[in-house]
Amino acid sequence: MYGIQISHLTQSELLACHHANILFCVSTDSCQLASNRFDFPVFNLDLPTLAQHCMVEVWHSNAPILRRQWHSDSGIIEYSYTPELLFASIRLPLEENTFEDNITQQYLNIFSLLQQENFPVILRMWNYFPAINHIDNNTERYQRFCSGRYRAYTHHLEKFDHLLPAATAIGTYSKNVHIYFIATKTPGINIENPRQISAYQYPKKYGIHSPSFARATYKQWTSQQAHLFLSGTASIVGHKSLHLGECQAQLQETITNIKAILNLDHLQQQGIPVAQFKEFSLSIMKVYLRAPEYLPVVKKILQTQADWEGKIMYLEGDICRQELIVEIEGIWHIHLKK
Ligand code: 3EB
Repeated sequence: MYGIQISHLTQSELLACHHANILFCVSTDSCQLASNRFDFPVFNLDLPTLAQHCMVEVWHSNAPILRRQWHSDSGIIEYSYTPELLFASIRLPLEENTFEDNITQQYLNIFSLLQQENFPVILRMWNYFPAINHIDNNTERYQRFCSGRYRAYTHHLEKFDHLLPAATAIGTYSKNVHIYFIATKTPGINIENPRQISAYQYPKKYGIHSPSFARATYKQWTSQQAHLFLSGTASIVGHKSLHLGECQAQLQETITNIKAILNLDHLQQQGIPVAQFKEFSLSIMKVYLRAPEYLPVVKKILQTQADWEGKIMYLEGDICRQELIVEIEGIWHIHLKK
């Protein structure tokens, strides 16, 4: 067992570190990290960076890394894998009229690839696509996305609610759909939020097909190392959006939601071995804001969260409900006692 490390580096730190151990990097267009310069995949998110410093999210492993492509009529999946982790990415132009079916097809392609490579568990998934709140034929694009994704899961699995990955779905300003994810050979542990109804059980008024994701997933890699992957989290309590139009109150509610998930008693109830935790620390956090004007107040409040300082990437992106201003996701690193 090798484990993985996920870190938040400046561009010069990235240039100085050992490249053979890098699985992939996540950056943004505004950092202008030329992907052809490196022999590992670099994902530039189609979202403007809001803070001055360009930080890069770097995934490392000491394991041998293999790189491949999976080709089909509906596109190419680029992927890399180690003995325990597969990482893959799809980028293709959004076709407005067939968007829903295209999402189903891409997810089915993903399931086929994972079956072929024998990485049956998707642990964490990121979905970025243009104009997430755009309405065509009376249906918001995010709801069409949820329907397309739901159909693929239904096709693939009979009962999937409890097998869903942690996820993010954010609206961009580009023309492309960009999906990336990590998959593993053995399951992690799924975590829900005691303050929120599970997204897969949301009432139909938010869309005919509910959003298919878990609030968080926990994965132990070695006897001493684990990660907690927190889904995009917003100002939703039960199933309702709270504090409409109030950025500061939405942020506070979001922080309360995050702390409810990370609460050690709650984690223990969800089956996580918290008694073995030696250290629990944030590796990287992404904060999505609907508009740049919200940055100063959000930054000021998040700076008061001591443990989060210096590990936050601020991005301008649209949240999947029109009334939501801020959404936060994160990855926590856990060091376990021997
Ligand atoms: C929410 O709690 C906010 O559809 O994959 C957050 C994370 C949200 C992931 C998804 C949606 C998704 O419902 C929205």
